[in-house]
Amino acid sequence: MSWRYDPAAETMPRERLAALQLERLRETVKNAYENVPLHRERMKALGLEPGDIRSLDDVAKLPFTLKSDLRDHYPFGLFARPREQLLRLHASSGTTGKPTVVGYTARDLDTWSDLMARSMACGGARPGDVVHNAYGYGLFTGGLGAHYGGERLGTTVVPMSGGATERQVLLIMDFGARVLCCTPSYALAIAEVAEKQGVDLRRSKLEVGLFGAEPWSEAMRKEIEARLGLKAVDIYGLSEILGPGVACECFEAQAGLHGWEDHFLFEVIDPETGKPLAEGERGELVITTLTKEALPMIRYRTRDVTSVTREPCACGRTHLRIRRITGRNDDMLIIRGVNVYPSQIEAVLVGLPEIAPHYQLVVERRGNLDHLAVEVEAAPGVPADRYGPVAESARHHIKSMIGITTDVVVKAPGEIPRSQGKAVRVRDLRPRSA
Ligand code: DLL
Repeated sequence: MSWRYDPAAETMPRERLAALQLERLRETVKNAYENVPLHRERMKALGLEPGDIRSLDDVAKLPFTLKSDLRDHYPFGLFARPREQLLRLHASSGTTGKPTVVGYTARDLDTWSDLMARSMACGGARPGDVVHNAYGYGLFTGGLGAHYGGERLGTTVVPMSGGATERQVLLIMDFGARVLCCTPSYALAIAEVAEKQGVDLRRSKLEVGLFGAEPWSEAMRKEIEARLGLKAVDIYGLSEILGPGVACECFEAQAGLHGWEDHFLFEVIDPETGKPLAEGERGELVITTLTKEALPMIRYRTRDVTSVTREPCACGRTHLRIRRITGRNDDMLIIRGVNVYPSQIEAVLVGLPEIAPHYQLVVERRGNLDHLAVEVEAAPGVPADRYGPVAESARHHIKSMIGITTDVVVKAPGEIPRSQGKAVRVRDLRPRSA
């Protein structure tokens, strides 16, 4: 089944969009209430029943859902369908050792492919294009999300995944990719390797880059566009809500990410008070799914900081625009596209006997890639000639448990700075995104 641009869906008058949202919101709340004990109990505690949702504003009566709710009901406790009805699971980093697990019915996978096809088309991909997909394949939603979206749109997808950068350059050139999908930092890494190889990507067939999964800036957009000779478009999503394809910039305006309002209800709240903010005000993005079967999400607190606008866009789409996401209001780090919580690293470190419970994470940008160093203290009495093997063992455990490569530096007891108040666990030395 292929996807075709449907102006009725993307340029729907706002009143029609709102009516559709209300109808779907009511179905979603009913699905969550009837099939997920957590949602039912929380609503009952507030004296709410699905029938109480009579207008879109009533969404503010509903309780929030947090990432920790997924962890507390690990692995399948928030699913509204029996596991046997799911065709796919994905997982992303949780706040501790346990990942956040998400599941999809056949209809959910269909919706996801459609929304990714819509996003990719919105960003400038066209049927017949070669799409070089360097998002990671596997439990991360980026690879398979772009893969099935590209196929649904009718493009030729090259399922590259990340890594082997020299080969990426070769295949981009030889297969004539018009569209590149990867994180913005990896796009720059590809550019750098190409330049070293003496390959000029500006002379390749690349015209569109669909970049997301981590915060980036306008300055980075300009640099990527200049070095790769393409239009760089921002794409947003998160596993808990769908994966990539929740929102995407349009090729025409590149001025904020169209959030697909026929499938999601977007709110921006004050993270301190939980109160909804007005259009244009910056706060935390909260998303309610409107068409998900297996994992309906009610007012999911994304922790992503942004604002939204409903001003008309040059492209004619009526769906609101989410401004560039500048960061998160929790301590999650995104290192080369991989989500990492300091608490996950801590969970690995406390399991190692020769290490004391003092550590600091130092994040830097080296060239164009994020780099994470873990500074730990040796436990008292551990001889200095053990520091090397201890570091190697910690590095290995972090890699196998969390999936990221780090530099571990073992210091002598007392060398990690102690703080008076909250421990400073992270020193993020990367340039801030604007
Ligand atoms: O990163 C899904 C994705 C894949 C999006 C490919 C775009 C492209 P998660 O691994 O669950 O899912 O991480 C979601 O990544 O809450 C944001 O903090 C961050 N993020 C994703 N897209 C952007 C973006 C995928 N365009 C988390 N700008 C989200 C800034 C982004 N941050």
